Parts: sequence; C-alpha cells; structure tokens
Amino acid sequence: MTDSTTETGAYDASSINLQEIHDFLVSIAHAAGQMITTARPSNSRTGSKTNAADLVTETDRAVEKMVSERIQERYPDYQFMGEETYKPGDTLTPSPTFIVDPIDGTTNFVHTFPYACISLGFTINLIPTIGVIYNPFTNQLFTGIKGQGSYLTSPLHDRERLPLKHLEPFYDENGAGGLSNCLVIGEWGSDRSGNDYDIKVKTFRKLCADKKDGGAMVHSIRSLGSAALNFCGVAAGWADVYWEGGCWAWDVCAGWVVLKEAGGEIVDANPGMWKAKIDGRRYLAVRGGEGWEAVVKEFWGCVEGELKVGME
Ligand code: LIP
Repeated sequence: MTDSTTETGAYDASSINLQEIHDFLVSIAHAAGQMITTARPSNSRTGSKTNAADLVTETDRAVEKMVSERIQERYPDYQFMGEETYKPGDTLTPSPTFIVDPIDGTTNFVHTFPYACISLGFTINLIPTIGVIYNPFTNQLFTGIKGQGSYLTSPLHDRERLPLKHLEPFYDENGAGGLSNCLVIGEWGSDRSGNDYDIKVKTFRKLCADKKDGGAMVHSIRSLGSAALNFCGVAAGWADVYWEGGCWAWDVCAGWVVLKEAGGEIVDANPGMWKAKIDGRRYLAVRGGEGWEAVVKEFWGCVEGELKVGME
C-alpha cells in the first residue's frame, strides 16, 4: 500500500483538488482550440492509421504534444493516455489519469466540417471524474465534475447547466413513445468490414425501418463524427440516444462525465449488458428521463447480433 492507496487498493482521492484540475483543463482546451482553428487542415499533412478512413493530421500530434507537456509539468505524478501516443497493451489503472483526444472528429477537421473538438478527461479509480470538451469552431465548451453537474458555455449559453431542457418521460401515460420518439446518433466508424460493420448496417436499418416492416421507426439517425460531442449532444437533450462500437477511452471519457452529470446513463452497446466500461469500446448512451431503461431494452432489441469489438 502506498501513501495514496487505501486498504482496498483503490486510490485515495481525498486530497485531489478537482476544481483546480478542471480549471487547468479548460485553459488547455482554449490553447488547443487556438491551434486547431489556426491550422489549415488542407495543408496539414494528413495520414492514416489502421486503414484509409482512420485519419490523423500533424495538428492532432502537435496538440497532443502541447497538452501532454503541460500536464506533465503541472501534474508529474499522474498518468497520461492520449490517442496519438497510445500503444497496444497500454491499460488504464486506478491511479489518477488524464485521458486525452487532441482532436475528436479528425475526419471532420480534415474536411473543415465544424464538428470537432478537444476532449480532456480525468479518471480516478477508473471512474470518469472530470470532463472538458471544447469545439473551437462553434466556441462551445462542455464541462463537468463528478457530483457537481455539467455545463455548456457558448456564444448562446452563459454557463448553462445541462440538460438544456426539461427531460420528458420517454413514454406517455398510454405507454406510447419510447424509442420511436427518439433522435438517435450512430457512427459508422473507420472499421468497414466483418461482423461489427455488418451488425451496424443491419441495426441502423432496423432502427429506421417502418414498424410495418418490423423496424423501430425512430425519428431519425445522425452520424456526426465526434464521439465526445455526441455524448454532449445527448447530455444537452439535443439527441436522445447514442450507440457506438469501436471508439476508445479518449473518445468517451470526458463526455461520460458531462452526460452522467446531466442525468444520462451509459450501458454497453451489446444487448443485456447494463455495465459499460470506460475502455470497453462499446457504448449506448441515453439521456435522463423516466423510462430510460425501457428505451435501452427497446434499443437492444434492434441490435442485430453481438459487436465483437472490445472482446479481443
Ligand atoms: C472518431 C470518433 C467517431 C468514431 C470513430 C473515431 P477521432 O475519433 O469520435 O465518432 O465513430 O470511431 O474514433 O479519430 O476523430 O479522434
């Protein structure tokens, strides 16, 4: 047992000043935003990682370098996991850990589609505890601290608490509504082959299809390209559900805090698995509101198989 661990092996977080770390991450987010908006993605050398649709730019790497150096200087004893420096086999531990995606929505960034952000998360005992997400193109800053609520600050919102609207029950008094009243977010991801791609395509079809053809007839499906901003969208109440298989802890850590603090829930993308793991790579995020469990079950009923990502 070290000075910072309890008898159960958990990290003793009582001396950590969460507000100070939150404020520090907000300042980093603004500095990163400056780098992202002044970069010229068309001139930024763009490459790919696992396949031709898994993009990375010089700006992703430069932002992560800046962020990791500033964190290392201020919090040398804490762990760091970043998208661009992650190596297979790196795992999360109970120690305080910064989990960073320098640009979430890199494909959007490359195409100048203004839905991209820096995502800065912080975990203690593997629990997402602080989240700061900043879209510098729209000047939207989403923040949250575990137990203290989550907020949106933007040109239209003066640090407004999330969700931005009253969370209606999912079903009316006659039991109507539920998934069929939902606006769903679902991403294609960059992996476009095999079991999981097949399940995504079939599941999207079933979600959208008319009820007379056995579908859920959801209001619609959006594919926006940034997991972190998708979590924030559900937290705000702009969308009801977000289903994802394939993204990573750095895509979801900060958004997890923002959503949970707005009353939302996160379960596994695969049917029947009520407990999602931060690094589990499969997520079903749902806004708060009475009846959310039944919506999760309805959604799982549309998942056409079992996603294998995260099980390897
Ligand atoms: C991307 C996401 C996107 C998800 C992709 C990818 P990147 O992150 O946030 O929503 O579907 O799998 O991980 O690569 O732009 O940081």
